[in-house]
Amino acid sequence: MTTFETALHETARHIDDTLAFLLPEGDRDAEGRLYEAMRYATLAGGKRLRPFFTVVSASLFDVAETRAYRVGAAVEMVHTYSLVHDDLPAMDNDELRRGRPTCHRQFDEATAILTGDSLLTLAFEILCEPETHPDASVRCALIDGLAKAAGGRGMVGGQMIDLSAETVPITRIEDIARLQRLKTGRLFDFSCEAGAMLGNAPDAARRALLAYAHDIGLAFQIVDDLLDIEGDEVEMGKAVGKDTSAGKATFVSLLGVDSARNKAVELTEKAITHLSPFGERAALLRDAAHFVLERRN
Ligand code: GRG
Repeated sequence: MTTFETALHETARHIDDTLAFLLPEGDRDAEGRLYEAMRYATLAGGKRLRPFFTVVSASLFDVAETRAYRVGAAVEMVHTYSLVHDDLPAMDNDELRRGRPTCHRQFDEATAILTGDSLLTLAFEILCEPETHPDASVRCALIDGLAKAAGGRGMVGGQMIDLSAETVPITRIEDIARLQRLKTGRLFDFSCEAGAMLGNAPDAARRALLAYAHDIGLAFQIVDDLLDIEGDEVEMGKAVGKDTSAGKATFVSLLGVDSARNKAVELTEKAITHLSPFGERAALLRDAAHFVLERRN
């Protein structure tokens, strides 16, 4: 394994342990079933890319690892809630996620809705706790940042634009870029910026990380669109070809495969230039940018 692969693997292991600790197994009552579904959705693999960005960004400012793991786990809960709700019949109606039946297929629709709801709220409960950071103003900044990234002017807003595009199709690349900035990009922004928040980093460092996250988020989404066409269902652990069959506008449908890939390469290179203030300490973030570009799932 390369240094990067080892670091990603190790971070994923710590995040899994943190998530398992924060999501204790329930009793055999109705509430216990909810926790079973939350554990099912959350502890089902996944690349743990967003927590990795938080942990590695935090390491630039010598933040205690346990704090970064808690924030990474909170981000992963919000991400998982979005996947659980996105898979519902009212949205994408998917049967497979992370190589397993989607939450509503494994449990039932109402349980899947409640699973997403409780993962979202638990994420904020974790950020509120002093174990996440002893300084209440840092905890407030984290709560504010995650709320804005996940809410109506962030991920949920992006999802709404995406749903509206089913009736009024998007035709302009700048509109797709805006949709994806909100739907996928804002959570990447927060994942990177959270490390700087935890470390009380200077503004310039925070801006550099945000600029990096901005370009990585878009590159990630372009690659996601390419994988929807070129990816393999087993490797991806979810259905592919859905955007094409739904006639959805994506970076690939608007730019074509080659230009979309070139754009992703360009964004990756640009993302890396934003890391120059951190020198060698940002080596893992540079590798992460290449991983986002070359990933197969
Ligand atoms: C329903 C509130 C709500 C929001 C849905 C993010 C989102 C908005 C939906 C997810 C659907 C989707 C496939 C979006 C494209 C980008 C994306 C988030 C892909 C999945 O992220 P990965 O590849 O997944 O990091 P893993 O499983 O590795 O965590």
